[in-house]
Amino acid sequence: MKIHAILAEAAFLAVALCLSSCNMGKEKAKTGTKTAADAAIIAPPSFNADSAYQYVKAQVDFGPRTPNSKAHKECGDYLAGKLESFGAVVANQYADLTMFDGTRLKARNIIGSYKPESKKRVALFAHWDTRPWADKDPDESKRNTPVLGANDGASGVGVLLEVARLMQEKAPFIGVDIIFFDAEDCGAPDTYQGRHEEEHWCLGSQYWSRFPHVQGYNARFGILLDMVGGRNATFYQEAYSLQYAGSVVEKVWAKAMEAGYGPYFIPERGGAVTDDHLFVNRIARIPTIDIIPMDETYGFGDFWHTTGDNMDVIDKNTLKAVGQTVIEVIYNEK
Ligand code: AHN
Ligand code: ZN
Repeated sequence: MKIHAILAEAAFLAVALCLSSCNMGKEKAKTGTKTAADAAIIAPPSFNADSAYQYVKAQVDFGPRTPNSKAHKECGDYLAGKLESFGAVVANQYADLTMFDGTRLKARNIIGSYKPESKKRVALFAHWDTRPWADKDPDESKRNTPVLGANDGASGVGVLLEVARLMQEKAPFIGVDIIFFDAEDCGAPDTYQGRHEEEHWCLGSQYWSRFPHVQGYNARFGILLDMVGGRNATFYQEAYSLQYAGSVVEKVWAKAMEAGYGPYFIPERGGAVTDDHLFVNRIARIPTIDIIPMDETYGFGDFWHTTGDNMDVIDKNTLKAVGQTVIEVIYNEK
């Protein structure tokens, strides 16, 4: 009898204590800087730029990844293998796509999915092919030479491979799809006499946007990385990104600022770029932004679409700024 009473009292006290402390927690949550919701997110891991750099170099070491070439096939296998080794569910999307001049391209979009069962998803994009001609090379005799694409191609993919490696170590709350588009950079060269059309570019992303790897695929938003490894690169808010996904631009630039990458992510409107995100926005209707350098003076970098787009132009600090920002964004989604 006595023991029962004590036990009952203890139980009452425990419940009362729990209630009061839980309430206190809620009160603190409202007034403190860290809310209970913030505490529930998974701490963003540290993006390793040395690791990302190695993934950029590994791609460049295959040589130019021009569609229909041996290096393209080998690099595609390398990328799918890497995603698989990092625990992603990998899908290869093969397609015969037609270039501006009628050439058939054996294209391959490569998709690595994390938590594929989750309805809460974010998509991360980069193109993995490289331009078949260095049509902007200052040396006229080199304008038919394929570009190595250390920055234009390999940088975005290298950053996303590092994101994949980190997600295997500790998964973010949401599901993530890493999507490597093919045949982005096969748009007509400057010398082409016919009509220049934006649909000549981004063939892989146009295909995926019409025929996603999963029927009815959707994501909260998408982030495209293009040329994200250049020395002295800065990232203005690209105009199509603002038009189609303004709130995503705000979110990403705010996270970059918070993480200390304000000098890279300039919160001002930039130009409009015909890039993979345009077709993802228009066709797949997933609000998607493009992180791409296009300063008035920098342009896409003076090595863009030249034979000079090699490992010498890659700066680990730029890879870190972009990679860490992407990490902060995806680990803060609930
Ligand atoms: C155009 O030059 C039309 N678009 C730039 C997209 C691009 C090319 N990204 C990498 N290479
Ligand atoms: Zn290009």
